[in-house]
Amino acid sequence: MSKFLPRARALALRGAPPLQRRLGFAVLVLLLLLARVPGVFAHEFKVGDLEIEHPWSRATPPGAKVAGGYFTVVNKGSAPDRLLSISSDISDKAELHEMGVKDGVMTMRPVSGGLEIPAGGKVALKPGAYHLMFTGLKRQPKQGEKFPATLTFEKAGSVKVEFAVEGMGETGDMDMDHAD
Ligand SMILES: [Cu+2]
Repeated sequence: MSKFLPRARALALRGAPPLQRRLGFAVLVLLLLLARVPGVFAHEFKVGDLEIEHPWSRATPPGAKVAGGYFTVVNKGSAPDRLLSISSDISDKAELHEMGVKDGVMTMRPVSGGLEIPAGGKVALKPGAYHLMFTGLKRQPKQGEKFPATLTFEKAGSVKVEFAVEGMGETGDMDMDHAD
């Protein structure tokens, strides 16, 4: 069924009146232009062979001590790299965590030795999987703001990124006990 969809769409386009088609083209050009302006559309950062896509965090309730950090790293190079450390003014520390199930209970623990980004591959940090944890928050991240952080990779080096803060309920927050 999905096979027929692109065809149906192509037919619909071909049948569109010229003005509408021209408008469609203008919108496309505008979108492409916007995509080139950092922070407007494409929220991504580059360092060496790596692309860091859409770093985001979540607003936290008053008094919260930790906040998550998520993004996808794409490695366009032919050698693996490794995410070694993260720092930000928003918290005392930032750790790389992984999730696991221990005795039937979801737990998270710090990743030691960094996180490998395979050559030509990508790694997604997301809720319920690998993620960053900003620990010892100095203030609460607020929905709609962006806060800067620095990611350091073994080969590509350091890159400054901005975490876009999304709503508190964003994608399956799990109440997790942090040992620290
Ligand atoms: Cu964590």
